[in-house]
Amino acid sequence: MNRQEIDLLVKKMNVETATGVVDERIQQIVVRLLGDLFQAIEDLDLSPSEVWKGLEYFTDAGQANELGLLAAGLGLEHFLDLRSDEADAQAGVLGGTPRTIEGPLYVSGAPESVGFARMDDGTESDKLDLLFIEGTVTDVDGNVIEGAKVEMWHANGLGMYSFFDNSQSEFNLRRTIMADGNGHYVAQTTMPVGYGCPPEGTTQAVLNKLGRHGNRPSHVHYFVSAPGFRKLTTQFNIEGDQYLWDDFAFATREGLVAVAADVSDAAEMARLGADKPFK
Ligand code: MBD
Ligand code: FE
Repeated sequence: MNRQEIDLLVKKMNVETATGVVDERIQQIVVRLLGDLFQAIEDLDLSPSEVWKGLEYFTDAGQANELGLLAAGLGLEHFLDLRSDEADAQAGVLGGTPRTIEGPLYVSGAPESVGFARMDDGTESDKLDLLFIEGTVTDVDGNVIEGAKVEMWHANGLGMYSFFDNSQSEFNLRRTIMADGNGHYVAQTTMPVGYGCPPEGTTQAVLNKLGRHGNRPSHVHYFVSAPGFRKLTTQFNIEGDQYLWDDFAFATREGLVAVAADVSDAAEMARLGADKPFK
């Protein structure tokens, strides 16, 4: 069938059959995606068993709760970021910290504090470097944003995230810090280790077929928000990780690479808030 015949067939089956209320946008999307799928089946001469295998794959990926991971790994989520960048450029919205993907591992409801938080529960303190994360939230002109909400989340020493890894305590390595009167925030935590896709999972299975790895560099995720401002979704990725520029999810970007500096000075440690009690 040629494309014209395909489009006629799709309409005959899924548009002309409508007897109830139509959601025009959903109809438009379904018709387009079906036409593209049928066309791909033609072009690639897919066998019926290949088509059924594809459906089975999506069933398995959904049951494994890996569709978000798949979207990251195949670059769909990064593509959406590039589109948002283009839209911003066209609208003249420029500057500030670059956005990058959220990924599939955010959980809402993390403990909140003002100015400072300790993110780790102490269980890996003897194995991992202590990490201080310090920042100031400003607008694109450099004016501080008092009380901005900084949500952060990252992996443990095994590259695993609390909630999804039920061996960790609730909200381990997840915190919400309200920037202080100077827009400043500090987090004390443990150095994250890069995430790797579950080796036996559905995402890694397709990456294997593509000859790709499923690893991310060490990184920390952010949502930054404040009344009257658009929410920023971003991360920093840590210099020195072998996957820094070889991220399976394509999240590393210029401007989002952080260099961890050694701190040994006691006064600097105290300024950062080392040894404050758990919160
Ligand atoms: C992650 O930690 C992550 O950030 C992404 C994008 C995908 C999988 C795991
Ligand atoms: Fe992550």
